[in-house]
Amino acid sequence: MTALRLVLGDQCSHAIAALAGIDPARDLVLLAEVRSECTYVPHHKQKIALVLSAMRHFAAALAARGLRVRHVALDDPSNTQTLAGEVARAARDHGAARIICTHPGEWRVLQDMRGWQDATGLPVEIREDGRFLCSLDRFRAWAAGRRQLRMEYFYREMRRESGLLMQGPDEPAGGAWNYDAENRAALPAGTMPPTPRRFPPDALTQAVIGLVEREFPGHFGTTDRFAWPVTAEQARQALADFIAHRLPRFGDYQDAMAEGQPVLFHALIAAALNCGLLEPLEACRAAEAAYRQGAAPLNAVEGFIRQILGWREYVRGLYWLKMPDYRTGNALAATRPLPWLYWSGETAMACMAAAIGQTRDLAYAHHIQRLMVTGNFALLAGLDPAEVNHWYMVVYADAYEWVELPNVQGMALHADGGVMASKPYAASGAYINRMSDHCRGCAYDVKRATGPGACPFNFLYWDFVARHAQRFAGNPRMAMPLRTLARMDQAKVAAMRAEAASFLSALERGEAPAPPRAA
Ligand code: FAD
Ligand code: DLZ
Ligand code: SF4
Repeated sequence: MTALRLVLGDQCSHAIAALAGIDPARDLVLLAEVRSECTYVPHHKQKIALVLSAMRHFAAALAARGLRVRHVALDDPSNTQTLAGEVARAARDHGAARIICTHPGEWRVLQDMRGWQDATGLPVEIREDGRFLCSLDRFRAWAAGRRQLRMEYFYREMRRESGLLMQGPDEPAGGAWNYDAENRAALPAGTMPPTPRRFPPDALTQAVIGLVEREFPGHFGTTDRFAWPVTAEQARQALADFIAHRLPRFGDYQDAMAEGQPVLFHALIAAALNCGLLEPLEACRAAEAAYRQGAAPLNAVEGFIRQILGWREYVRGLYWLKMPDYRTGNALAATRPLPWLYWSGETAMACMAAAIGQTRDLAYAHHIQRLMVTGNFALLAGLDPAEVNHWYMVVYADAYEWVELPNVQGMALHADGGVMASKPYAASGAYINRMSDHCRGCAYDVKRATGPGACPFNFLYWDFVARHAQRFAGNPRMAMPLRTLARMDQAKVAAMRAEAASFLSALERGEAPAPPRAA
């Protein structure tokens, strides 16, 4: 009895649940490159190239294990170009008696999969995705009955359960659960972070890049600097490179930004983790081993493990707990269209130009750029969450809705009304100036909030606080900015709000000319 075992493009792992218990003589593994998955949002060209290349390398690795593999290429003339179509076609061609899948990463795909039984007349088994450390039931049980779903408490349970960075059943290594306060240094001038290991495209990836350029010429981004790991072996090398060269200073400079330094001390592994080339537990264990060997300090290792064991698992749990309604939340009633500069990168705001420019070239920006630059701007400017989510889904090589949506809706935009974060991550230019060197070379003046050359983050920030003063009046974490606003000279507040209004309407018209620096 042949089972058709589907492996999606973000499930390129030998340990994926759909392959467990496979009968090599009878079963068939299906990997299908389909246009519908490349265009449901017009992904960055590097993301499509990465996923298709990973699928092709993985198909070859499965065949080398002696498994029967059906890999359908994007330009195969008989390709129906949808997952449902390819599953039905493969089931028919090979006389499959049942279909086995792994739980997908996106709600829309799960809905689609749930229709395959009726469409094919075959039983469809959807197995839990065991790559995550917290099952969806486990997360639901944790969330049940809680008024607030704070990541920190979830993270502590995950630490206890996994035993990672513990020095006894209930005692965290070093005596504290969280060293976040030690993760906020700016990069000292002249620091040169190590260059991350690159994986130049092999012949197979080059062919895929050619295909992507032919099939999706209008998609955002460039492929010239493609250097992503596309096999599990390369992903392991990328992790090892991070652990040896960047992890020791990951903690100190986790929140830093610097002109011309797109990666700093970050791991650059989310794209590999999210498409199955790297296991999260392996990454956490490698970091923990570096700490135990004295090769990396606790603030770095705890910070890194918190991102994976804490944030990554937490956002995934939250996504599946709250979908489909989570997607349409707009608690701050933000309706402004996404300005064109998010696509062109053409702006005199040096911090925004840097974040968007590297996003176009590398399909990557690090967390603080995503949260405190492009995300913060979208929050302050009141950009429509649906348009902002679309942008984040399009532009990053690691973007999948299960992780993108909570980060954008919950963390960056506060569009979920505070499910994820107790206060909005809103900040003025002072924050960006403290954490980066962008302001030094910017056409705007970070010290000014009104008048010629005033930094847009400043007047937009106070406009945001004033706009939502009533909503946040009862929020103790917003008390300080609200108090400061109340004490401000009201003429200055009015001037900043007028500046914000004219800046935003110029932006809507596609104008936001570089202002001269104030004298
Ligand atoms: P590092 O900073 O080195 O962190 C290590 C790992 O921790 C990452 O690889 C990632 O797997 C995990 N991680 C860190 N922060 C988070 C987080 N907040 N949520 C989930 N996992 C986290 N991450 C994605 O994987 N895909 C997305 O589409 C995505 N969109 C984001 C959108 C916004 C607005 C924000 C604020 C964050 C987003 N993140 C997303 C989270 C985070 O920014 C990226 O995981 C990280 O920048 C990837 O780079 P890195 O591998 O160098 O991560
Ligand atoms: C991202 C992606 C792309 C670009 N292409 C494919 C594809 O051709 N075939 C496939 O099986 N998966 C692809 N993926 C990954 C899917 O979009 C992903 O599995 C869903 O979004 C669910 O997480
Ligand atoms: Fe960004 Fe304002 Fe600094 Fe310019 S001055 S880099 S716009 S924060």
